[in-house]
Amino acid sequence: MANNNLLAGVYAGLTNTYSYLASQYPNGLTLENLTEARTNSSNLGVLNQTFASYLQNNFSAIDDDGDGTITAEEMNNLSNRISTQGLTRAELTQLYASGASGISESTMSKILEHFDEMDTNHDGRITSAEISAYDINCARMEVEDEFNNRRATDMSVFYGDSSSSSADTYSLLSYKYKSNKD
Ligand SMILES: [Ca+2]
Ligand SMILES: [Ca+2]
Repeated sequence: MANNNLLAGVYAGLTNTYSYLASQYPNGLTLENLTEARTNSSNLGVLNQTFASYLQNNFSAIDDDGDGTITAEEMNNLSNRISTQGLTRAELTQLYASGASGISESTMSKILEHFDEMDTNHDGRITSAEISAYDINCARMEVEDEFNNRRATDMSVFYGDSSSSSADTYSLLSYKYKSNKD
């Protein structure tokens, strides 16, 4: 999860879907156009239904000036909003289920599992910045865990039965510790 802009795949998907639709409806993309495009069999396998459905369900929110069409500029505003405000758990789940998120399975399941912990401003939305901050925090805790584990191992050795085979005990513990980590 080194990528600082994990939701980039989402903006790209939405923008590409919009561009595809906009090319079919050069007079401006309306809600009716979206509904029609989603059921048009010629778009089958070409139009990403997840992103199209996102545009459909959030139409009035995306149509900033309320004129009934979504312009390229309004799509750009949407990308900026997603970037600064993030996505809800429901939106992420929907994108993940459709395979349209551009985010790997392991990363997405981690995000969904730790959504509430990652959502540090508790607005019900998660941003790339919140995901990155969580990762940095986890990396720090892993280092602390490792330190504590190592201390525990040292203690076992210290209080272990030194009369028999302290060297064997030590190497066994070290081995165990290593295999647990891997
Ligand atoms: Ca508009
Ligand atoms: Ca948040």
